Amino acid sequence: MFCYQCEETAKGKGCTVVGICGKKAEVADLQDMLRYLLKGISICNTKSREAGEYNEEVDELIMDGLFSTITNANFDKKFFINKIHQAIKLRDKLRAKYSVENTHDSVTWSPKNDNDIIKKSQEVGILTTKDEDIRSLREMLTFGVKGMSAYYHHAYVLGYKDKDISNFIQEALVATTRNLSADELVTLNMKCGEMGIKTMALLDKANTSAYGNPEPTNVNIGVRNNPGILISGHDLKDLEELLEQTQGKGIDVYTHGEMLPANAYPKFKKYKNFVGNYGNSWWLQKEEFEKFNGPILLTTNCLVPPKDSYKDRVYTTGVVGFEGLKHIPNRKNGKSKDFSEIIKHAKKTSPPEKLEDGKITIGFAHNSVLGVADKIINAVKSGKIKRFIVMAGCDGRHKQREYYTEFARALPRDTVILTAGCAKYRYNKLGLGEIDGIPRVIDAGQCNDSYSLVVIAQKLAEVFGVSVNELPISFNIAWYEQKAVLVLLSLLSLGVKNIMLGPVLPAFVSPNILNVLVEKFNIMPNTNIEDDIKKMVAEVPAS
Ligand code: SF4
Ligand code: SF3
Repeated sequence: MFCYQCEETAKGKGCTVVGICGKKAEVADLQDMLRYLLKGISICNTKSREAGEYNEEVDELIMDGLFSTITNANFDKKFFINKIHQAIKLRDKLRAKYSVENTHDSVTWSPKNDNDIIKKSQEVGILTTKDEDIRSLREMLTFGVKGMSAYYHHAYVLGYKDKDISNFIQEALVATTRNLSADELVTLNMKCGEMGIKTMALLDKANTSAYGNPEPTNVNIGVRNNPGILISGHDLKDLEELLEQTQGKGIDVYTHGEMLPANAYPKFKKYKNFVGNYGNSWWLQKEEFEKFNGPILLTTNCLVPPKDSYKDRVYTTGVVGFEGLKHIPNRKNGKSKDFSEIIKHAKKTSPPEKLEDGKITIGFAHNSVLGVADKIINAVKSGKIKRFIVMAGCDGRHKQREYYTEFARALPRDTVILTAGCAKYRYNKLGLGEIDGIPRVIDAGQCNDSYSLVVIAQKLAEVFGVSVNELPISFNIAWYEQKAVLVLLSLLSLGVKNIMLGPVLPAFVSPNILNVLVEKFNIMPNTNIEDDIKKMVAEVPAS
């Protein structure tokens, strides 16, 4: 195996024996095999794409296939073997239908049995691209479209589809099999960022059309005295169906991790058994799931390999998988998923153990922030808000992420943090106060709601008549997995400069490519709190 797609990769270089995330070598190789075949499918589907045809089977297999390979989504060997068989069947069907002449190995290779697949899977990994810079750019693009597939999946299940997005994902996969120059690959990575904005905008539309615009909300972080179900991940449709099916059953529903922002959607507030958020970000799940006592539903990443003590209470659904965990099958024929097994399970369990008390404030997506735009603009004009610091992105388990807590605590009191994603858990309970009624931590939602932060920044730029780079906004982004890669590419495609990235720079960015990013965008690693704050606060605000 060789995997360097996430921030916690071994020794900052690559996981080669087993993943720091717990992914076994065999599974890592099978994930490489699957994405290899998805490239083959994309090649075989070229004529259909060019003719503007729509092929749902292709789109879904590629979207969900890529999504399943993102960090902490699926650890299940059987899942990947099945998907690989499905991919070969579809590829061969397309190959015959369109009389494909391309002889790339991903188009022509076929196994005789599962052993062949396992053997081949060790030969199609990332390191087959020998040139370090080309590899870097190919992988950046692939990780970008993995993130895109995840966001597209959520819009897709809510009925929002866009051929441009699925076509781009396929074109990007094909591009990684061609002899493209570094310049051409840089251009494609920027295009990936542009499509990232489009995908996040589509998801925003899907979420807000289905569930309303998130509203400023004080979310309960304590517990009640009923048995509960904990739902984690990013999939709002799963949450909706779970809430519907738990009505009147005496069971409470709590969110965990990236599901926290769901508490701000008007449609979910009507459910009396939807009581709040339990716990913190994904990496604390071993302790927190243990104490929850009831069943837990993982709708997307981040799943941490579960402890035996609570393993029987963890259910997966969608693209999430782990050997030995119960899996709730996908929707069929327009019907909801069937959560009755989890509900039955919950009835037999004790109420959750209390972790904390009180409330946290969320729900500042673009609609609510733009609703108080005048207030914010006045606070900027009067000098009460001197600077916004975008601290969106991911959280992770490494100790050096304490930096973000201390950074938030040390920021001058006339600064406001704009956040989205699970990165927020490092500072959303610090009680950083308000400025004229505007919270100092403006939480836009999940990582995909970084789109809201873009809308807010663009609105401020318009009001002040300057570019985003001239606004009193600094970026201190924390990344971990591939959705954050897409968010980063999206910001770069908008021309945002001076982004500070941490806690460490991606291992997949080679030194030469890093130079390009520094030259073009002045990307920089974070260093220490004092110097980083000085650097950000010293930047001249717009007047
Ligand atoms: Fe290693 Fe991250 Fe890949 Fe897991 S996802 S194997 S931790 S690089
Ligand atoms: Fe977090 Fe896994 Fe990235 Fe959606 S839940 S942001 S890490």
